Amino acid sequence: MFKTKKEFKKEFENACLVVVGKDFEDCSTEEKYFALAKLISSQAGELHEQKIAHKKIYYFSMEFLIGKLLENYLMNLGLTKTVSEGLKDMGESLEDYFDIEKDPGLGNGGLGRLAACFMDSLASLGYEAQGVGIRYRFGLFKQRIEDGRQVEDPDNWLEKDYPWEVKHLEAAVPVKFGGRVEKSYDGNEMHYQWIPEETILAVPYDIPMVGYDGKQVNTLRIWSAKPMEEGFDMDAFNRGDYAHANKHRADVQAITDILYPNDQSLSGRILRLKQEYMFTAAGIMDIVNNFKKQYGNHWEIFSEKVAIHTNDTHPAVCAPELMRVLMDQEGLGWDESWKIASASVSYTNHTILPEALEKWPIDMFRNLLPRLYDIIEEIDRRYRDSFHKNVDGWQEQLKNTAILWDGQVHMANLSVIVSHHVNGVADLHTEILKNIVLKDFYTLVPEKFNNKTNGISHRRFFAQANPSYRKLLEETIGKGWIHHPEELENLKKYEENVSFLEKVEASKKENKIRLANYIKKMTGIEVNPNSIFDIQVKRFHAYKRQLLNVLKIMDLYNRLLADPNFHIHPVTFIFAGKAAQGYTFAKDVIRLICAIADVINHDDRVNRMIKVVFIPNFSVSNAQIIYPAAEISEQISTAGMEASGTGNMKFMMNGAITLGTLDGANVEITQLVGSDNIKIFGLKAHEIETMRHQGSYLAWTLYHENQRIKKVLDQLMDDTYSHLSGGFDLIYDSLLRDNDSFFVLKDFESYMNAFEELVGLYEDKKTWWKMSVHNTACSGYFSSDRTIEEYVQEIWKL
Ligand code: Z2T
Repeated sequence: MFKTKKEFKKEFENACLVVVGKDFEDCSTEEKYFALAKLISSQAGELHEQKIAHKKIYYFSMEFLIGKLLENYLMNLGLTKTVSEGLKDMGESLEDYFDIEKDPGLGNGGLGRLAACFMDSLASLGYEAQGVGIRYRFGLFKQRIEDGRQVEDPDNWLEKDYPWEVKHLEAAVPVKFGGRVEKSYDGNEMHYQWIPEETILAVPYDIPMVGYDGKQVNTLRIWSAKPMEEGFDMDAFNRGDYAHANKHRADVQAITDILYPNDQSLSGRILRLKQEYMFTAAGIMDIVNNFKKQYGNHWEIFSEKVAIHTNDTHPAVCAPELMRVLMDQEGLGWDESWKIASASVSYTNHTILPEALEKWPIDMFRNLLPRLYDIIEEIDRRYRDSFHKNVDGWQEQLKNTAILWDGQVHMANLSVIVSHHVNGVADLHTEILKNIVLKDFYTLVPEKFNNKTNGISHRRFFAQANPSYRKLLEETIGKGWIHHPEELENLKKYEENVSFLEKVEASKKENKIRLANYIKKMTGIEVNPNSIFDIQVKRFHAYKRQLLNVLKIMDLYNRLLADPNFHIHPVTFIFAGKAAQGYTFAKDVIRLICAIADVINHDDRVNRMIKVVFIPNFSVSNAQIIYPAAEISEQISTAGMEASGTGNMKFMMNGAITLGTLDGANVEITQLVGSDNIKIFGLKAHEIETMRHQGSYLAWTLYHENQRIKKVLDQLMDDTYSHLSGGFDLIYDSLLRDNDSFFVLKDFESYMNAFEELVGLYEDKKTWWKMSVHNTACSGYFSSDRTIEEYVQEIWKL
């Protein structure tokens, strides 16, 4: 491992030769980046020592949004200075290398990024862990804006090789699909043999997960589908029928070709079920193989050595698959297999949206996974048998908790039944699970339920993304907070210190200028770094209510034009986020943002006051530029619908003030900072619940009674904003004809007032920057180190 600049230069030149096969001088910048990444990854590998005696956590997730790695790993290994100065000597710039790195989009949003933050914290805290996921050939689409609309381009991230991954053909495992199950009786017990219609090969690729200080290096193992040699149609090949011979290959590879781009809605496609089973079965086989290598057939200690976590229901077949392997391959009985599986597996729920709760038609499931289906049917049968049929309303309870019901396999119910622990991702979310969504389970097995409020990697999203603030902190409260994020509390002592507050303001300004430059580069729009940066970045979804934010801007614009006495501090409204290709409403909201931006940004009468920007292609890498520049964090979902949110935490840590509803983790943010340091508005979750129940809300009434609402809604239908890409009837209809399912108009007035009060506070610098510092000071709780420590102590027992 190199320590000095000199050693680095020597090793780097050597890496160019070994990795690229050229002298340093002859390598392109891209080739040099590639050699450097390989060098750092081998350095990380050297640090890795296999521990034997510990319990290991396997985190199964269909998505891992890891972001770029080079800058993060240099920081974690303490090599940033050595490498950047070494490169400078060689006439190179490390920043150029950072730019070249691809940001793998192997996830949709919060759920996938949470998995990546957990990998960071697990390694940084020194726990043995492996991430288990899918190596999608194409990540989430890249987003462009063309004529004011979202356009999707494929994300060909593997086009030029990905230097951080290492393929492990020797660890490939077969995965079966289709066919039938043969039963035989040997005079003693039944034997089951799955005769598949098709067997494919799952090939793992390992990416190192480097912890802070390089103490622990774990792996993220992502699986890719490939045909078995014998699966290749030799007959067709010999006949010269290459199209036919290749078709099989293409069909198999298709399994890991694409990431489904819908967050929180289902495709119902068989290919998705194949993806889910492929990575789950491969991961389980891998665990069993490794366990046998270390402990032979001491199955009785399996759950003391292995914890298996399922990130949502996507890997819900983990437990039945483990039982299948234990019974059919290792010869264990049902009871023993059940005991082992259910003592190992735990489950996190991430949403209460009914359209995201996975269900598979029984026929489809049984045809694709016949042996798994048998096992699930037996789990369901035993569950029904064990049911207490003497309590009132047991039929209703059974209907709500059974795995097989109405011709469908209910994956959430399967997950709860096979798991030793079930958790939600913020206090309010867990309460809603216990009292509404999974109410009957909570009555039956309350001890299974617990809350684990989400967290974020404070190293990536604060220390790395906000270097000016990091430096300022190191000068004032030291460096302890990198290991112990709760030490950010020490900042509270500086909340009244005017010269410190001025430095915080200056750091924010620097970050705003950095973002302004990025905006100029990506959109051509010039924004004023002295305006307030009001930012909403997240996936586009009706319940997240970007529309409420847009109506706010339309209303402000109307009033600025109509009333010469109406003044506010200048504000730049910034949006970013992707909409699923098929989600017309969400795409229309993006179209509306682009349309109002085009009108407002070209209107000289208001331009010194307001501007609107849509930043294309929101991703982990540009998120790291966006969060640190924010002053107002928009967290305005319909109360009860955002399970947690994690963007809210990233903004808060970077000193933005939250403008939000009492939803998800905003509730905990409020408790931590106190109501003077956050702006809360709108209906509460229970009020929404009651109004929905009673059907007492009528959107039309608000339209007729509130002139400002009427005006902005009418503008959706006239030619105010339709010049760029057409009208907005769909949005208008959702608010009025469909009676505003997400209570946008109902919360409008309270939102406007909250916004104006908050912006009013900006005039008093001391108040504002004191609030800002207070938010950062209280944000240590939201480090994923805290979250992981809770999972470790209370669920995984590592
Ligand atoms: C997702 O990002 C989330 C939930 C999902 O439910 C699916 C996806 Cl892709 C199946 C998000 C939640 O919306 C968000 O509130 C939460 O903070 C995040 O998961 C991590 O728990």
